[in-house]
Amino acid sequence: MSDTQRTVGRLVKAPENFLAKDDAKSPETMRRKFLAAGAATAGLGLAAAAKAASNPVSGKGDPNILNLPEHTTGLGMPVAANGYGVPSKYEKGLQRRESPGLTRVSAASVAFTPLQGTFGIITPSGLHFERHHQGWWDIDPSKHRFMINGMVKRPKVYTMDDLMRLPSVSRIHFIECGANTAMEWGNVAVPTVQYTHGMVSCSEFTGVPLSALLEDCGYDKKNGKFVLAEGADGSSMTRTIPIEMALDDVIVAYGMNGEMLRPENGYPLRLVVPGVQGVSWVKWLRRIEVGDQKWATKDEAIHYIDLLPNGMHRQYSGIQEAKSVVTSPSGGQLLLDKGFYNITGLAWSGRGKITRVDVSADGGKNWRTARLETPVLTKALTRFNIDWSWDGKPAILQSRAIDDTGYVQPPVQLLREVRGTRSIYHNNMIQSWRVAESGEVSNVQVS
Ligand SMILES: Nc1nc2c(c(=O)[nH]1)N[C@H]1C(S)=C(S)[C@@H](COP(=O)(O)O)O[C@H]1N2
Ligand SMILES: [Mo]
Repeated sequence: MSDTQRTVGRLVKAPENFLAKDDAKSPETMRRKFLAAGAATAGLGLAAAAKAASNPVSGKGDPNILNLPEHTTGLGMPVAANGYGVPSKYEKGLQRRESPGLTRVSAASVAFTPLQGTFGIITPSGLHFERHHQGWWDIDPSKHRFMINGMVKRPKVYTMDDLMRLPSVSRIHFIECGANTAMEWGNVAVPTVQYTHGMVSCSEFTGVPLSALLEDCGYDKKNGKFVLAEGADGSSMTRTIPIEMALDDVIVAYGMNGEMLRPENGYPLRLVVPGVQGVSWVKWLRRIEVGDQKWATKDEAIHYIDLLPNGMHRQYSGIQEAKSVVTSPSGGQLLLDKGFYNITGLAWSGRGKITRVDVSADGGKNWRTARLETPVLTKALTRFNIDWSWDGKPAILQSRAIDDTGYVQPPVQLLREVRGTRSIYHNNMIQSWRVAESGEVSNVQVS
């Protein structure tokens, strides 16, 4: 979990350079320091903290009163000190993290997005979750090739240059691993929203619509019913996609958030399959084959299937149903005091747009409708916010998403009735966070 995001309401620390070095130990300074820290933790921010330091209650005649911080008096850093900008050193705690013990090797693992510390709907590229079955590669784009073959009149091999000459589109979409929230099927398993829901991210992707490339190759419009997508890594990642979907909004993408894809996310080429679980978003994409039936590859016949209570397996359940989660306050955070809080979170649906998000602070007895922040886009994360005044008593925070098909995100018991408890994938249950009297927030399941 991010250390800088442990408390709700961002703590402003009184900067050390507020105080002249030579009077750092005087009782007066200690008092000012105390006042400054007090003002900051009370949420009054830097302006009030500065006032406290320059106008201490009994600070008459203090020669250091006009000691201004160096950042006000000195010369700052030059431009391009970082040729590629990086976050502030004070934000180091915000990291994507591997869940300890989840997998045996880190090359076949997940690093989760710290949802508790991101704002709006776009996930910063450096915090986008990563999931690899056999490690990631930084592939030389000049050597990378992308082939379309199978039931096409003109099989073709494209270079990156070929692809980047073609008309492009840019679309904002979420990607969610089918295994997001997988650990919570039977009982509460992980402490923070980073680990319960951090296998979802949202970016603007740029590339060529797959439909245009299929046309370019003259795909068989009569018999071509499915396409197979294949990656260039050692995981033999191959997934069947129905042709209607391939022709609809699927993108052969090279761009993410205004620049080339990051290597972890499939540089130089990946498939974007809006609304569908992450595994179909094949990274390091090297081939699309057109065929007339499903391929039943290992990643769709024996993996990424849902074990139902009657012992049957559900296959090809790729679309991510409506889901939401309160990202703050959330598990592992600490409410500093009773009073006002902004409850914020994310909602998404693989079927279209989010139309409503309800929020409960009493474990689902009463619901209020949250504000959806614009833009509300199809198959993209949607940010919601709602005011909340905490009375200092135990509370249970929940959110419930509704999409434009009318689908309502289910409570955990309802989902278990239909799906049992032995599934791995597609857990879109309503998440509950318990706020204790101490202000500590933890992951719970309520019935
Ligand atoms: N070639 C290849 N593509 C892949 C994978 C992989 O291991 N190899 N993992 C898949 C899975 S399971 C997911 S959830 C997404 C994760 O994408 P991300 O790492 O960009 O978040 O990529 C998918 N595409
Ligand atoms: Mo995944």
